[in-house]
Amino acid sequence: MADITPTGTVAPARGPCGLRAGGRSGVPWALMPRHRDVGRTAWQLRRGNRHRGVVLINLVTSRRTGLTTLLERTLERIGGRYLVRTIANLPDCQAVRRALEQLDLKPGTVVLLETALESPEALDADVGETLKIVVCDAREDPALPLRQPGRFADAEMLLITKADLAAPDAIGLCQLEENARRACPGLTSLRVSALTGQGMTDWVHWLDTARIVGLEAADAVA
Ligand SMILES: Nc1nc2c(ncn2[C@@H]2O[C@H](COP(=O)(O)OP(=O)(O)O)[C@@H](O)[C@H]2O)c(=O)[nH]1
Ligand SMILES: [Mg+2]
Repeated sequence: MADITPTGTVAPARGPCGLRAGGRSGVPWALMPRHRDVGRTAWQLRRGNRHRGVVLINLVTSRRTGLTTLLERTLERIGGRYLVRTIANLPDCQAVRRALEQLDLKPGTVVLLETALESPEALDADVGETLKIVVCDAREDPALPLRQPGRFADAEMLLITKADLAAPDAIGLCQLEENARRACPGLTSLRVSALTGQGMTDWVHWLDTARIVGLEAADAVA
């Protein structure tokens, strides 16, 4: 996983299943300081969740990307193998912390936070998540990452929903992915359709692995 440099800092490295080093992951290599990880509260929340063995995933989404449907299909596929809780639209770390306190969070729980707020600032905010996923649907303007790079910065994944609606040549999707990687080099992307099931196995596998990596990080800091 991470490499310890001669200066003792943890160097970025590519993690399992494409988890990008230097994102907000609760993994050892994420202990390195990051340019946007300046908020003490965000850092404390991330560290607290890591100690408790809770993996908080922020799904930053535009409106009507089909996220509710996708999460329903996702939970069916996880099928009770581990606990998943969902929360939505919490603008800052304090609100997220309060929401987490209301939940019965056992070690190993994944909390999916849906962030579909209107303002670009809210979509850019570091809310103390373990990792961030940007959700766009297949008809999204490919220039979105150029207009709003902050939304993509520090993300682990670009999740493209409604892939069944993409044009057969999928040029728009390729442009979206390329532009997203300009905003966030090394970003993983997945194309899924809750309707047809396309990409769902890969998506759930990625989620399973991200959870395990997050929990291993919890062991590492325990
Ligand atoms: N073509 C297509 N439509 C979908 C898919 N998933 C959801 N939808 C449709 O998108 C609309 C919004 O779905 P919903 O899950 O409520 O989206 P949300 O508002 O982002 O939570 C509904 O009409 C769904 O039937 C998909 O994979 N493909
Ligand atoms: Mg919804």
